[in-house]
Amino acid sequence: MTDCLFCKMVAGEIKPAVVYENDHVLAFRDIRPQAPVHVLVIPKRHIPTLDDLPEEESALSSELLQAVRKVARSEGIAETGYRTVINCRGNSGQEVYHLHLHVLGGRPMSWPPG
Ligand code: DGP
Repeated sequence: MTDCLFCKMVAGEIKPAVVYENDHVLAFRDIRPQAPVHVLVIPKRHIPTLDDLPEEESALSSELLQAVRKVARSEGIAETGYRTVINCRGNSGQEVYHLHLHVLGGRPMSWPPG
């Protein structure tokens, strides 16, 4: 996807602050952090939303979740606790249509989210 911001990061055309990477997943710092730690975990493949993740892609789903755990550990928020958010389409406020998991931590959080 040539016009996708996160695909440009995967391609190296835009260079985010990468905190973790493997063959299928990239994790980098959010440009508008909502907590002391705010990292986005994305699949390297272009998948617009969670709803577009094919059911047979259980290996990729698992890799994304394992990457969240690795980031939480490496960022030092695994012990104190953290929140993972996936916004999906309109009402959620999804802004970038390339699947991403927010990893937020480093401060207490309230519920429900706004
Ligand atoms: P969402 O609302 O779930 O689609 O969140 C998109 C996030 O992407 C939002 O928290 C801000 C972040 N973001 C937008 N543009 C950039 C960028 O150019 N670089 C980085 N690192 N993050 C971005």
